[in-house]
Amino acid sequence: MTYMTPFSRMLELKSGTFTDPDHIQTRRLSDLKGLFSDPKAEAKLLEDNPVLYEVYLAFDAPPVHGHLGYSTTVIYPGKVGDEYFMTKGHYHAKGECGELYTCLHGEGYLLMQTREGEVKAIHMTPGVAAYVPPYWAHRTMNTGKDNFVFYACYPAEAGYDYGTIAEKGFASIVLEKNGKAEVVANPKYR
Ligand code: M6P
Ligand code: ZN
Repeated sequence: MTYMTPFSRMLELKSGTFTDPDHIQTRRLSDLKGLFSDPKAEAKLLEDNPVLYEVYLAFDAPPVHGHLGYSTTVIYPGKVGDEYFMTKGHYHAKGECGELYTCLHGEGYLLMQTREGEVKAIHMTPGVAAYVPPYWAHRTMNTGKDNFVFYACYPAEAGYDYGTIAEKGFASIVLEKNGKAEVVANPKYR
């Protein structure tokens, strides 16, 4: 038996980011084209194409049974029209894999849904440790004025199904209404 050598990474607790990640994934608005509910606001903001969020992948885990992936995600503050900056959102390709999300900084929402359209929203503030059960899609949005940062841990074999969300959208969206975040039904959900 050949053992893998244990290791650690450094998490900068103030910002929530890893100082020495294996990988940083940068997502701009163009990477989420068509996912926001207001196409006019999206087209306008695409001229600047801002960075919406970055994923600091602590470890490039082999995508096989037994290994764990871990990362922090930093979603920057901002909106496309009235809709807050958010992640693409995904089901796991291996639907039976769950995930843990712990908020480190700022505030936002963790939206989850089943393929039948049941939705659950969890308000994330520092210390909230949320459980994403198997088979629930998950997407996060920054509803605050500062960066929203959370730590995630998931089976490395989970994989990503982005296609279903790109095609059908999420059943709920989070909009700013009268200066407050509101979780509302998505009129474009199919
Ligand atoms: C978390 C984890 C990652 C995911 C990232 C961004 O860090 O769930 O696996 O990649 O959030 O979410 P998405 O892939 O949906 O853009
Ligand atoms: Zn996931």
